[in-house]
Amino acid sequence: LSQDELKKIAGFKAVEFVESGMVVGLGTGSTAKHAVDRIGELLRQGILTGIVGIPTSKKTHEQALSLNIPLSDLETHPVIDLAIDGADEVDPDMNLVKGRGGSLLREKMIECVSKKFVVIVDESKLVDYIGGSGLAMPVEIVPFCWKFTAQMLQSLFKDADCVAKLRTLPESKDPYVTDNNNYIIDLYFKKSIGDLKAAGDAILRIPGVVEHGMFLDMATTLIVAGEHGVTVKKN
Ligand code: DER
Repeated sequence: LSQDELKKIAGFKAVEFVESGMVVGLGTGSTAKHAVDRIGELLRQGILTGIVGIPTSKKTHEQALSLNIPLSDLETHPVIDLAIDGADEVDPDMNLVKGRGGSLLREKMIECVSKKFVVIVDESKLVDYIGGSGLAMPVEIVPFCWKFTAQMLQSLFKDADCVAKLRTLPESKDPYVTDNNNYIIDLYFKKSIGDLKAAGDAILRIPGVVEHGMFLDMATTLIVAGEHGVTVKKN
């Protein structure tokens, strides 16, 4: 099975948790895309009714519109029944890294107020510890004096041999700009950053930081699709 086929299996499995009448947080990324497609299809078939979607990015908003999924926002629905979203890393305690798709702020705002947060991944996302993939742990920051903020972040994690890089667009090398008109600093760790909660709180105390991509103690259900089938784990 290809990675995208595994993502589709995980995405479709998560939609089994969606009941008619629910307010559903719609995630962002290539795995969540399958879940949103599935919700649209079940609404079209009349199997699901009365769903209100809360999109976690402009990209998901566009996808949901194209599927005629009724949409609303956090101000109208400050409590969400169920959110479905992907992740970049999942550790054994269901702590997540998210944001490599650039949507971490809106995702965290929505997934924080969701009664259930179903995370959907293919098995390649499983890590022994956060940062263990050697890939980015994103931090959304304000553009003002971004180099200063990047330097503050890098020195915060010097013991983990951290490197902080501004996320840029592939062609132009201009800074990547989020849906919220902010920048993203990608943090790369060579070692574990230890106490994740303390690390997350320290990141948030840096004034130029808006939010970080560690989603700690938030996931209620983890769906993993792998070569040997799909597993569902409750937190
Ligand atoms: O940017 C994000 O937070 C996405 O949800 C990301 O974490 C997962 O994206 P993928 O499903 O395309 O791997």
